[in-house]
Amino acid sequence: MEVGRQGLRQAKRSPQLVKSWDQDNNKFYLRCPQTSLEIIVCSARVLRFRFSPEGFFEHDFSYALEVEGGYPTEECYFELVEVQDEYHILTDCLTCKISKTLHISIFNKDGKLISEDERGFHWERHEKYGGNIVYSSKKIQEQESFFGLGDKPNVFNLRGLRFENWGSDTYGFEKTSDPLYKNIPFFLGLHSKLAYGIFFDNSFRTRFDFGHERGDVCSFWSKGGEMNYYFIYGPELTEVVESFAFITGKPELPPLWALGYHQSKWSYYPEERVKEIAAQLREEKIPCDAIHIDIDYMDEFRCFTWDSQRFPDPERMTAELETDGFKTVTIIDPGIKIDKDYDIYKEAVENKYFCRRADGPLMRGEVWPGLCHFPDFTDPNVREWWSGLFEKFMEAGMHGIWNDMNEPALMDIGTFPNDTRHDYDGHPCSHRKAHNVYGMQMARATYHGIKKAMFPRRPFALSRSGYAGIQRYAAVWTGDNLATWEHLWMANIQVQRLSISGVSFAGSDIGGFIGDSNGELYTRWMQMAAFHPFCRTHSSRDYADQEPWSFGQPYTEAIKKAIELRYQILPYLYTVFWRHVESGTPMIKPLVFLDQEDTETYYRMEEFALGNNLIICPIARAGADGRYMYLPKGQWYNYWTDELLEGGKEVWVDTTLETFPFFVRAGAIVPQFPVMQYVGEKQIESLDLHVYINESSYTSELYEDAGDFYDYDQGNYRLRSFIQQSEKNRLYIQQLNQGRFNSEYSTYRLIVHGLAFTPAGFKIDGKQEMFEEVMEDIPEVFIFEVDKGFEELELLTLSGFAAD
Ligand code: MIG
Repeated sequence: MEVGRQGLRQAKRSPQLVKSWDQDNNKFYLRCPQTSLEIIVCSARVLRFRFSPEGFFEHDFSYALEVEGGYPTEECYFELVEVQDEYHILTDCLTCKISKTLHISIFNKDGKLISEDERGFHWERHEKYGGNIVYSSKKIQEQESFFGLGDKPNVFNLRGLRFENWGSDTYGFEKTSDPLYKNIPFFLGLHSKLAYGIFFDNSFRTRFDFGHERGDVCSFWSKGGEMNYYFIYGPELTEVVESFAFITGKPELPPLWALGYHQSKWSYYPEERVKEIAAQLREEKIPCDAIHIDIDYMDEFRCFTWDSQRFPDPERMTAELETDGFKTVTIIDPGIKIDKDYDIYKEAVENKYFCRRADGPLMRGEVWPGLCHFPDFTDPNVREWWSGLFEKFMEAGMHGIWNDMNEPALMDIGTFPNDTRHDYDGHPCSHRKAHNVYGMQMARATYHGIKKAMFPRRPFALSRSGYAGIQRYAAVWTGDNLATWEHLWMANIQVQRLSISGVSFAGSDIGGFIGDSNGELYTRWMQMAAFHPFCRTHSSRDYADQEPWSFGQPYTEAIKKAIELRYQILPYLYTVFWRHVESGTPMIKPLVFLDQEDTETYYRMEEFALGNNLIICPIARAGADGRYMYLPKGQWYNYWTDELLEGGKEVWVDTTLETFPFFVRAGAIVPQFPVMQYVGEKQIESLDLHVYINESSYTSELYEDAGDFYDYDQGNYRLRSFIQQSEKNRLYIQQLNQGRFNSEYSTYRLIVHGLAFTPAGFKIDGKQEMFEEVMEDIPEVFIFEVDKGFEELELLTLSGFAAD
């Protein structure tokens, strides 16, 4: 930790003692002669702490929060009691003890210590900039693990490491590179099988140390702003992330097509090239829903313009693509070319929309168009103007916008100079404070702009940078990675880590952005990314083609199968997304999120779950004919072979080029679509429900709506729950229904895996139907069709009927 002379001087000062306390509804103030601590009870399990060395607090404002103008609160019981020399704040879940020296320790209601200050709140004067460097340090508990912090590419468990948040354009980043593009100052701690989280809501450059400097101390600090953090109790890891979403928000449901496969390259141009790619996807029958068009579509890189040679009639092009089932996504960067003949430039200068330096002139930096000025996206007027620019632009028929370079990234000077001024929504400040939220505010303006322009269709926005809360506006990708096996491994870690940091809608450049990929690497990457919420191939103009067919057979076929698999699991994926939107539940769950009781999972990082029912473990090296992986406790079906395995141990899984370790939870019912070339291509006559038999009761969900538009808000959705509870010679499923959406299919095709008896017929809501032939042997997979409207369904043996 950086301790300057001032710090040592401060450290020698004896700690101040609390002289008085007062309360304003759910806020408690503990006042020392100079310093003050504010503790806010946000909910029974979320406490917010603000520490002020001067004794007063700045205006309370944060871009991270879902609730405009304030942190969220939930009605709950709380009170402060004085116990000997301590103050205790009690809720139904927590006891927070505060000593007279403002040391914090937090216990759950069983009296178990969850978190405890080491030195706790402290500060020193910042000699270079003035103001304070604010610190908090906590004791690391026995066997404590740490997770989170957005897309750091390093090992999954953060224990022993140190990180910082300062959004950076990290072309070709490495496993240990830090900082990266995104800034999410949130982590989870897990010890004694109990989890909590800390969200340090400070947009300055923040730093975190998880026992790197001192083995038993976890600390976080920043050279500006407030020591302002939320303590979030679980005890389940998933609950911590859900509460983090309660603070920082959730996205709206994306259009279903956005969960399809996206094909991208820097750059597909001219129009003929775009058409060629689209045509070949259809010809090879490789499903795809979106084509991304990178910077070269613009007229000399001027945002919101088209190069008329390369794209003479964008509106016609996007319409033709749409006829073939492709949505068009175009890139928009923050830099506006300095060009007195460029409308948008002129408008922005006239209206003072660009950022300025402290001494007056417009802030200037070089990007693709040459020298640019940059809109101050932290100014609400600028955001409104930016949003409005999409009205005309989207008339060309795009369905999504991709924001790049919004760390912000400059080619000449890296990023904006620290003295650049920002409005920060009426709290004027320097770039030191605004840097980490700049990209998110750009994505916010973009999202609102395209949403308005496209209404009533749902928008799709993609962003490279972001602060905590970016998920409310955009999907994200992990930036300029490499076409290497190590980067496949890193993408796996990054997407998991983003997911548990509130950002589920994430993916990587499949196959790698930098470097020539190869067939096997691209295949394995696609097999993993088929399960990532955002699934896009993207690669740099400087390297070889990277389309599903680029490496020939046998790879094209294997890649196609992986993409087809994604289209098959779309109804499952959409349901998992809906659950994320509803409850903030992370879509991708690291293994430890599936079973934190099992300490074996704590250092596992390659296996991950999509939702609760599917587990994948990517193949991350060349020439593999299988791999070892850890299966969590419970029973799991091998997706490819239907072999039923007992979890809670490491298993070897055989694979071919077309398969990879992929397991389904016993008891689950997994809906599948037929393979389609794009979302909505085919009418679904009968929905496939893959039933994985298990004897203990298990509930699976299926959420459906129109896949676009907003009328799900008026109840036009369908939520089905399937409760499966089977026995040795009886399959039993109960169905519950909510909402009034009319699914287009009228029947379910039940595909039963793991049957242990020969079925003779079924009973549907008491009505009996016998199969025409009675099988002699137990079928490996048994398929039958029933009306979708049932409440109770039983599949029975002959004697099962007789017993009735
Ligand atoms: O300076 O727009 O991460 O996806 O293809 C490079 C060109 C700018 C960086 C992005 C990448 C994109 C590229 N961009």
